[in-house]
Amino acid sequence: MANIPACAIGLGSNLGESLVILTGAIERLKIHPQIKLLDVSSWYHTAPIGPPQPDYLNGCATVETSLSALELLSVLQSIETEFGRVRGEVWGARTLDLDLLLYSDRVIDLPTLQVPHPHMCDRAFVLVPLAQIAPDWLEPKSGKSIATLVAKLEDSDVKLVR
Ligand code: A4P
Ligand code: MG
Repeated sequence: MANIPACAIGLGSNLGESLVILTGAIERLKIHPQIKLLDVSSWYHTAPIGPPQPDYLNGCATVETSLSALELLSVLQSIETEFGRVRGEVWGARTLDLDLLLYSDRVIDLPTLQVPHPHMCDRAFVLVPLAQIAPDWLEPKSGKSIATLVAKLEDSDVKLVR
Protein backbone atom coordinates (compact mmCIF):
# COMPACT_ATOMS: atom_id res chain seq x y z
CA MET A 1 0.00 0.00 0.00
CA ALA A 2 1.92 3.05 -1.24
CA ASN A 3 2.02 6.11 1.00
CA ILE A 4 0.23 4.34 3.83
CA PRO A 5 2.22 4.90 7.02
CA ALA A 6 3.79 1.90 8.71
CA CYS A 7 3.63 1.94 12.48
CA ALA A 8 5.13 -0.07 15.31
CA ILE A 9 3.10 -0.95 18.39
CA GLY A 10 4.48 -2.25 21.70
CA LEU A 11 2.34 -4.68 23.66
CA GLY A 12 2.72 -5.60 27.33
CA SER A 13 0.76 -7.38 30.04
CA ASN A 14 1.51 -8.50 33.58
CA LEU A 15 -1.94 -9.11 35.06
CA GLY A 16 -4.41 -11.87 34.17
CA GLU A 17 -3.95 -14.40 31.37
CA SER A 18 -1.30 -12.33 29.62
CA LEU A 19 -0.78 -14.61 26.62
CA VAL A 20 -4.52 -14.82 25.93
CA ILE A 21 -4.89 -11.05 26.36
CA LEU A 22 -1.97 -10.21 24.05
CA THR A 23 -3.16 -12.66 21.40
CA GLY A 24 -6.63 -11.15 21.67
CA ALA A 25 -5.23 -7.64 21.20
CA ILE A 26 -3.44 -8.78 18.03
CA GLU A 27 -6.76 -10.20 16.75
CA ARG A 28 -8.44 -6.82 17.35
CA LEU A 29 -5.73 -5.06 15.32
CA LYS A 30 -6.09 -7.67 12.57
CA ILE A 31 -9.84 -7.19 12.15
CA HIS A 32 -9.82 -3.38 12.23
CA PRO A 33 -10.88 -2.16 8.75
CA GLN A 34 -8.25 0.60 8.62
CA ILE A 35 -5.36 -1.44 9.99
CA LYS A 36 -3.32 -4.01 8.09
CA LEU A 37 -1.25 -6.21 10.37
CA LEU A 38 2.20 -6.71 8.87
CA ASP A 39 4.17 -8.69 11.44
CA VAL A 40 4.10 -9.82 15.07
CA SER A 41 7.19 -10.64 17.16
CA SER A 42 7.56 -13.56 19.51
CA TRP A 43 6.47 -12.99 23.11
CA TYR A 44 9.15 -12.36 25.73
CA HIS A 45 9.18 -12.71 29.51
CA THR A 46 10.64 -9.46 30.87
CA ALA A 47 11.60 -8.13 34.29
CA PRO A 48 9.41 -5.16 35.35
CA ILE A 49 10.70 -1.60 35.02
CA GLY A 50 9.10 0.65 37.64
CA PRO A 51 7.47 -0.20 40.98
CA PRO A 52 7.62 -3.81 42.27
CA GLN A 53 5.14 -5.88 40.26
CA PRO A 54 4.94 -9.21 38.43
CA ASP A 55 7.09 -9.96 35.37
CA TYR A 56 5.67 -8.88 32.01
CA LEU A 57 4.98 -10.58 28.75
CA ASN A 58 6.01 -8.18 25.97
CA GLY A 59 6.04 -8.14 22.20
CA CYS A 60 5.73 -5.81 19.21
CA ALA A 61 3.63 -5.61 16.06
CA THR A 62 4.04 -3.66 12.85
CA VAL A 63 0.99 -2.39 10.95
CA GLU A 64 0.04 -0.19 8.05
CA THR A 65 -2.86 2.17 8.66
CA SER A 66 -4.79 4.99 7.05
CA LEU A 67 -5.60 6.26 10.56
CA SER A 68 -3.84 9.36 11.85
CA ALA A 69 -1.51 8.84 14.81
CA LEU A 70 -4.12 10.26 17.21
CA GLU A 71 -6.83 8.04 15.71
CA LEU A 72 -4.57 5.01 16.06
CA LEU A 73 -3.83 5.94 19.71
CA SER A 74 -7.57 6.10 20.33
CA VAL A 75 -8.05 2.62 18.80
CA LEU A 76 -5.22 1.28 20.98
CA GLN A 77 -6.79 2.79 24.11
CA SER A 78 -10.19 1.30 23.32
CA ILE A 79 -8.57 -2.15 22.89
CA GLU A 80 -6.83 -1.65 26.28
CA THR A 81 -10.20 -0.81 27.85
CA GLU A 82 -11.86 -3.82 26.23
CA PHE A 83 -9.29 -6.08 27.88
CA GLY A 84 -9.96 -4.63 31.31
CA ARG A 85 -7.21 -2.04 31.62
CA VAL A 86 -7.77 0.15 34.65
CA ARG A 87 -5.46 3.17 34.76
CA GLY A 88 -3.82 3.25 38.18
CA GLU A 89 -0.24 3.85 39.15
CA VAL A 90 1.99 5.12 36.33
CA TRP A 91 4.26 2.26 35.22
CA GLY A 92 2.21 -0.03 37.50
CA ALA A 93 0.80 -3.49 36.74
CA ARG A 94 -1.67 -3.74 33.88
CA THR A 95 -3.72 -6.32 31.96
CA LEU A 96 -2.80 -4.67 28.67
CA ASP A 97 -0.59 -1.77 27.61
CA LEU A 98 -0.45 -0.75 23.97
CA ASP A 99 2.11 1.90 23.11
CA LEU A 100 2.47 3.59 19.76
CA LEU A 101 6.23 3.28 19.31
CA LEU A 102 6.79 4.55 15.77
CA TYR A 103 4.56 6.19 13.17
CA SER A 104 6.52 6.05 9.93
CA ASP A 105 9.42 8.49 10.32
CA ARG A 106 7.31 11.08 12.14
CA VAL A 107 8.23 12.92 15.33
CA ILE A 108 5.06 13.93 17.23
CA ASP A 109 5.09 15.97 20.41
CA LEU A 110 1.55 16.58 21.62
CA PRO A 111 0.31 16.62 25.22
CA THR A 112 -1.43 13.28 24.71
CA LEU A 113 0.97 11.65 22.25
CA GLN A 114 4.72 11.53 21.90
CA VAL A 115 6.17 9.51 19.02
CA PRO A 116 8.67 7.87 19.01
CA HIS A 117 7.56 6.56 22.41
CA PRO A 118 9.73 8.51 24.89
CA HIS A 119 11.46 5.58 26.58
CA MET A 120 11.75 3.11 23.74
CA CYS A 121 15.46 3.58 22.99
CA ASP A 122 16.59 2.35 26.40
CA ARG A 123 14.05 -0.42 26.98
CA ALA A 124 15.06 -3.96 26.11
CA PHE A 125 11.44 -5.11 26.44
CA VAL A 126 10.65 -2.84 23.46
CA LEU A 127 13.83 -3.08 21.38
CA VAL A 128 14.42 -6.84 21.52
CA PRO A 129 11.00 -7.79 20.07
CA LEU A 130 11.04 -4.85 17.63
CA ALA A 131 14.49 -5.81 16.37
CA GLN A 132 13.09 -9.25 15.58
CA ILE A 133 10.54 -7.84 13.10
CA ALA A 134 11.91 -4.40 12.07
CA PRO A 135 15.70 -4.31 12.55
CA ASP A 136 16.32 -1.76 9.78
CA TRP A 137 13.68 0.79 10.80
CA LEU A 138 15.38 4.08 11.71
CA GLU A 139 14.27 5.60 15.01
CA PRO A 140 13.78 9.16 13.77
CA LYS A 141 15.16 11.09 16.76
CA SER A 142 18.49 9.26 16.96
CA GLY A 143 18.65 8.31 13.28
CA LYS A 144 19.82 4.87 14.42
CA SER A 145 18.34 1.56 13.33
CA ILE A 146 16.52 -0.63 15.83
CA ALA A 147 19.27 -3.24 15.34
CA THR A 148 21.90 -0.65 16.29
CA LEU A 149 19.92 0.50 19.34
CA VAL A 150 19.41 -3.06 20.59
CA ALA A 151 23.12 -3.78 20.24
CA LYS A 152 23.89 -0.83 22.55
CA LEU A 153 21.74 -2.16 25.40
CA GLU A 154 23.39 -3.23 28.62
CA ASP A 155 22.60 -6.76 29.77
CA SER A 156 18.84 -7.14 29.70
CA ASP A 157 16.40 -9.42 31.45
CA VAL A 158 14.38 -10.39 28.37
CA LYS A 159 13.75 -14.07 27.65
CA LEU A 160 12.04 -15.57 24.65
CA VAL A 161 8.89 -17.53 25.54
CA ARG A 162 9.29 -21.02 24.16
N1 A4P B 1 0.92 8.72 25.50
C1 A4P B 1 1.82 9.60 25.04
N2 A4P B 1 2.53 9.07 24.06
C2 A4P B 1 2.08 7.80 23.87
C3 A4P B 1 2.44 6.76 22.96
N3 A4P B 1 3.42 6.91 22.05
N4 A4P B 1 1.76 5.58 23.05
C4 A4P B 1 0.00 9.02 26.60
C5 A4P B 1 0.78 5.41 23.99
N5 A4P B 1 0.38 6.38 24.87
C6 A4P B 1 1.04 7.56 24.80
O1 A4P B 1 -0.32 6.14 29.23
C7 A4P B 1 -0.44 7.45 29.74
C8 A4P B 1 -0.67 8.40 28.60
O2 A4P B 1 0.44 8.38 27.74
C9 A4P B 1 -1.84 8.07 27.71
O3 A4P B 1 -3.05 8.60 28.16
C10 A4P B 1 -1.44 8.66 26.37
O4 A4P B 1 -2.16 9.86 26.09
P1 A4P B 1 -0.88 4.96 30.02
O5 A4P B 1 -0.77 3.76 29.13
O6 A4P B 1 -2.19 5.30 30.59
O7 A4P B 1 0.10 4.91 31.30
P2 A4P B 1 1.43 4.14 31.47
O8 A4P B 1 1.56 3.08 30.42
O9 A4P B 1 1.49 3.71 32.90
O10 A4P B 1 2.47 5.27 31.26
P3 A4P B 1 3.63 5.24 30.24
O11 A4P B 1 4.52 6.41 30.55
O12 A4P B 1 3.12 5.09 28.83
O13 A4P B 1 4.34 3.95 30.67
P4 A4P B 1 5.02 2.99 29.69
O14 A4P B 1 6.17 3.72 29.11
O15 A4P B 1 4.03 2.37 28.79
O16 A4P B 1 5.58 1.96 30.70
N6 A4P B 1 8.21 -3.21 32.41
C11 A4P B 1 8.24 -4.23 31.54
N7 A4P B 1 9.13 -5.23 31.70
N8 A4P B 1 7.39 -4.29 30.47
C12 A4P B 1 6.47 -3.30 30.22
O17 A4P B 1 5.71 -3.39 29.25
N9 A4P B 1 5.59 -1.15 30.91
C13 A4P B 1 5.59 -0.10 31.71
C14 A4P B 1 4.74 1.05 31.36
C15 A4P B 1 6.46 -0.02 32.90
N10 A4P B 1 7.31 -1.17 33.06
C16 A4P B 1 7.32 -2.18 32.21
C17 A4P B 1 6.43 -2.18 31.11
MG1 MG C 1 1.61 3.03 28.08
